[in-house]
Amino acid sequence: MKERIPPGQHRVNKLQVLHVGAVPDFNKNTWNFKVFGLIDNPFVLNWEEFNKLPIIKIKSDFHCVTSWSKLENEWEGVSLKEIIRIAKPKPEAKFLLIHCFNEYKTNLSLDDALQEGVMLANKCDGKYLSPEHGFPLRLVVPHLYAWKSAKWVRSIEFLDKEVLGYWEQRGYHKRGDPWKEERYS
Ligand SMILES: Nc1nc2c(c(=O)[nH]1)N[C@H]1C(S)=C(S)[C@@H](COP(=O)(O)O)O[C@H]1N2
Ligand SMILES: [Mo]
Repeated sequence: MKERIPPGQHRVNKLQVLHVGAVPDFNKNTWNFKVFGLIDNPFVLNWEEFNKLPIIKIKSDFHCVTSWSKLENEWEGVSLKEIIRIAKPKPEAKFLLIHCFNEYKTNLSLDDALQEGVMLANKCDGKYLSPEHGFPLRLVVPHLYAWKSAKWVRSIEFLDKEVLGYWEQRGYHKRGDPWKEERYS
């Protein structure tokens, strides 16, 4: 059986609230989600439109680089693969930059964005996310360290070059695979 806890990690029984900056306010009437950059179909969805996208539910584990892991979280939301399918990336688009409402950013390769379980979630374990955990919309990237699981996602940009996010610019690894302990660059 595959080991569930990556090297240097320990198990906790709930997600720890962790972020830089303030929890942004959510206004259903002004909120939108934008997809732009090197794609054939740039789009913006308001709250109602976003909630018409097909919903998936996936159980996955969450590994924070500060060493805690919370196993078996059932996330509900829209697969990032679905967003990418709608966006139609141009051949040169190889990287994504995820922008958040509180200026936080994180980068992902297109390959990582297409992995199983990568999604934009608004529920966890059957309940809407609390504001501290990223409501109305957070990214979940189960196969990489949790700083990639950006809360309060505002837009996704497709790029031909890798542009680093908040922690990646501050010495954390560009990719962050917990099984390879890609903690720092
Ligand atoms: N917008 C934003 N998203 C963020 C962060 C942040 O600082 N800002 N921190 C990341 C880190 S380091 C972790 S461990 C997880 C924590 O998620 P949680 O607070 O829901 O447990 O959120 C990630 N997403
Ligand atoms: Mo983290």
